[in-house]
Amino acid sequence: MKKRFISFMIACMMTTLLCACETNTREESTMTENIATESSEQEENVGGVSEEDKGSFATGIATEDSSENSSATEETSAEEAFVLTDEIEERCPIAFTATRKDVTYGEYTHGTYQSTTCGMERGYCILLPADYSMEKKYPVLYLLHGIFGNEYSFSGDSSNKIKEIVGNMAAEGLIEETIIVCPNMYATTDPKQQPGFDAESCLPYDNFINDLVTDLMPHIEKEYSVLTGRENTYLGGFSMGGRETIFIALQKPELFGYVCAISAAPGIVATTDKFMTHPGQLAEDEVKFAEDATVPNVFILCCGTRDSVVGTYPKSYHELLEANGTDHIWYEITGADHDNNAIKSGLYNLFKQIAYDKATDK
Ligand code: FER
Repeated sequence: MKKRFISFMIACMMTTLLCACETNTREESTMTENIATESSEQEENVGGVSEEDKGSFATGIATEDSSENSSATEETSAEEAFVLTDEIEERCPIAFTATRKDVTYGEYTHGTYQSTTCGMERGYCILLPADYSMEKKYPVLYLLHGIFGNEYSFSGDSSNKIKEIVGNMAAEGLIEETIIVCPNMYATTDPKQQPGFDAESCLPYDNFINDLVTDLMPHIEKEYSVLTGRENTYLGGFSMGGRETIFIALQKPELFGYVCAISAAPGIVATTDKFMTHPGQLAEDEVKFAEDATVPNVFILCCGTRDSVVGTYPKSYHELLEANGTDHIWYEITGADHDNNAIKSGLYNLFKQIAYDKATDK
């Protein structure tokens, strides 16, 4: 165990937290039926995904997770101190997913921008800190949804606890108050085009890199009071959003200081899975940062050990990056499916690494 430097005593708040956190599991159980957890059911859906399933692809299905609650009880004993280290924790501690009475959380609003990449006006949701003020400047996380999703995928699912995790970590002084931008990642030029499990229908996702860099980031930097530069610009995504997160980070490593790809979908390199044949965005030996590139300070890949949608593809990306000599953090979330347990874990660890990196840098 590498316990270093900074330690934060948060014992007092823990008792408050335990009272406020009962919403956690209740909300998590609402979406369990949305997606097949048995692979046989998944296979029946090849080429024909139901409307119901599409919703849960995009957001991360919530699963009951009794282990989280029992371990949280131990973690939140009144005398426990939170020690900021660079260690990965598989589960986001309940202290950070809880709704605290003494913390005011940010709210999502919706905005639009003119996309020159897509030739149309496009939408995004943005989570501004509760006391957002033009007098301050905030770092920004761009957070990318899964397949069949849109800008509402994260804001519409309260069981992902995004507001709570970022709000609680900022309230504890671990991270700066942070803006989270949730784009619509389907960067098509044809308003009639729809996502699907075929190569052509997936191309707009791969085009999002252009929309993000050329149109959305400049819009956000103009319209909101944000800190710019890689140290203050973070990128994360789930599943299809995880795949594009890896792709964008590899193509534009100088733009993002902190990156996390959660349960990344196949297709960065050529492969055939149970849904479709992927032509591949890159050759295997291109899955790396360019030599002498300025690279992210933190590049995390993670996935649940029971992911019924992307299986071991995230691990295969880890293995490719490793074989190609690209530094990153890889970890698995024991027992998590393609779900919000993975999302909460990834986001928590991204912010924890940001906190540690920034605390030890100064
Ligand atoms: C695939 C498997 C999974 C794929 C996409 C996904 C485009 C995405 C899943 C998600 O976003 O939840 O083969 O191909």
